[in-house]
Amino acid sequence: ANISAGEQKGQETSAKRDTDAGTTENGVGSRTDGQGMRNSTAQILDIDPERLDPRVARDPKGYYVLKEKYRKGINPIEKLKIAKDPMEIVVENRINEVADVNFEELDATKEGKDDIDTRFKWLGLFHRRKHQYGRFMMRLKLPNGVINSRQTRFLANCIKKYGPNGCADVTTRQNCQIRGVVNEDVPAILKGLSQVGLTSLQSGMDSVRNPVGNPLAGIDPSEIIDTRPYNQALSNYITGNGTGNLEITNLPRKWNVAVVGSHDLYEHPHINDLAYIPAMKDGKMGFNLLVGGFFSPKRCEEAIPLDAWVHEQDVVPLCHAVLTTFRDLGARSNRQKCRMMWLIDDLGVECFRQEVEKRMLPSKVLERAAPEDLINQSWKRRDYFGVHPQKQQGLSYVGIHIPVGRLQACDMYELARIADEFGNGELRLTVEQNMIIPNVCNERVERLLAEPLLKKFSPVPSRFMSGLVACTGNQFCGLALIETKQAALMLAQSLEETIEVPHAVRMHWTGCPNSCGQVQVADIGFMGCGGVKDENGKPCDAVDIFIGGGVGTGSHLGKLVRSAVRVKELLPTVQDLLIEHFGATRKQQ
Ligand code: SRM
Ligand code: SF4
Repeated sequence: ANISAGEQKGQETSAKRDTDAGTTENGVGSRTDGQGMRNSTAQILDIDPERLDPRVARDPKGYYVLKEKYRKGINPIEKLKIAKDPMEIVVENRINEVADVNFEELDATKEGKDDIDTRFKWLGLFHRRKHQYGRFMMRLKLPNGVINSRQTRFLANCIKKYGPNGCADVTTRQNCQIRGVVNEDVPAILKGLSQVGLTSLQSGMDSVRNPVGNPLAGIDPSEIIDTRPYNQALSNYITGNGTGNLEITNLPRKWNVAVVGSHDLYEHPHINDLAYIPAMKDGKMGFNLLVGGFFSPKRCEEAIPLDAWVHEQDVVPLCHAVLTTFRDLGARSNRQKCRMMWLIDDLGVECFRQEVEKRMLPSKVLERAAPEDLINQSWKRRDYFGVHPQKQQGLSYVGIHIPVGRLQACDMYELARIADEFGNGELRLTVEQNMIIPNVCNERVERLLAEPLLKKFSPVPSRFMSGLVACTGNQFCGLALIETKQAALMLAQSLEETIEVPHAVRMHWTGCPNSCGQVQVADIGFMGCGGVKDENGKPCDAVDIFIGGGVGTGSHLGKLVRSAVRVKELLPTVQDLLIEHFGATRKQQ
């Protein structure tokens, strides 16, 4: 059974944590300062020093391995990491060797199967055993969601080769995934990626995910700070400049990071394990820090203040300090209890903070949070679709809608051409699975809007399409309980035909409780659930419905309002919810 975010919140949290990220009186500057946290010195004294002993040690080759004494009760993924570090394949340059082996042969041994299904994910290669046997999805790193035309063409070339088996997706971490990849092509693709300045390393399993930033970084007249250099620096650190960073390959679980650059909070800081919130301290630019935000099937939490501030030059050292605290001390037993918030609960936020401070290099100093951050709490989140003036005079950016993030090779060639012809060759991806074409000369905007591709990828999407997000679902994902992307599009279309809404309604679909499609931040969220039958007693697709998730300032997680609604009977239920909660009316038929 699924537990709603509302029910989950607080259920599993420890008494060691007491947070308040409230708003200041004047509405400008939120409280990421940690005020409201109890003085926890007594709690720190309570911690058994043995608990602060790092669980991993560096071996002679540089891999971090779980110490013998901490191996009792560990989960199967930990065992697999002990048997062979997943990064060996890259670091010891065994890619060609692996690619030369016949796939079925590789799959016939335990080691080979573990490589294919699990270890390869550290390389960004996800075997689609259930729905596309023998083919991989390849997840990239696109720091801050920035991609250029050359890179886009390279990715298009990769998937074109696979015909109907190949396509690409814009993901909910403003990233790109390509599909259809076969084993023997991996070395050439990895080489090609590096030639165009891309990498797929450390993007899956117990690795750091794509660092998210403001999709309007550097072009938005109202931005607070350009997040691109910070996310690029983070990505360089995380992937060891595309060669692998062994310091952080053996984390207890996945880990998400975002750097906020706009009042709109397009970056979703509250659902990241670490979020940098711009804040001035003593006249210096830097960031207050939030930690521990995450979603999982059993528990969802919003990030809490760490009561810490770092100078902008210390963004990477801080990330290293947090990650190595997590690596050294995080739990490695039940996979449902390994995300970083569980560690924060276990230690208490003050002790966790102290451990982070110990790992700040070279200073071993972590300043307390700035009293206020720079986020304007009364800011109304803006829409990025359509044409908007940039901070650079004479230039505009154009936000376009990519229905549920799905791209074909031909779309990508066109996007690359358009980016070159009308802009500076750059494209920006967003966490809503859309795109922005930046740096378009104002005089050329009309011609850009007349491009045939913009009929498919509209700059003026309808109120039900504009906020539509859908995870991969059972077309490719082996964990999916339902089909998502088609169902999302069909429902949005049916609603358009039958319902009038006064403003856009953000609908998110996710194929299972892992919530890759982030239903808890949606106005209306649909989460695939199992065990439901149709009128003939046959299993059928069904969803749990969440409503009321918020993004931007005052963000909060949505609540479960309906359970196990059959997808084919969804329309009337959603129509009623729209009328009841979103001011909708029925269209005259
Ligand atoms: Fe996710 C696992 C797809 C964002 C929570 N996610 C998976 C896998 C890799 C499962 C698998 O091996 O098949 C999915 C791959 C399917 C495929 O073929 O594409 C998958 N996740 C996605 C993407 C592609 C959804 C999308 O359509 O956009 C997103 C890729 C982002 C990226 O570029 O890295 C994606 N996943 C997320 C998010 C959203 C976010 O980061 O803001 C979440 C919830 C937030 C979080 O993690 O705190 C998310 N994915 C999960 C989880 C549950 C994690 C947990 O702690 O329990 C899993 C399963 C797991 O890790 O055990 C998972
Ligand atoms: Fe797959 Fe579930 Fe994530 Fe959707 S939410 S991509 S179905 S793991």
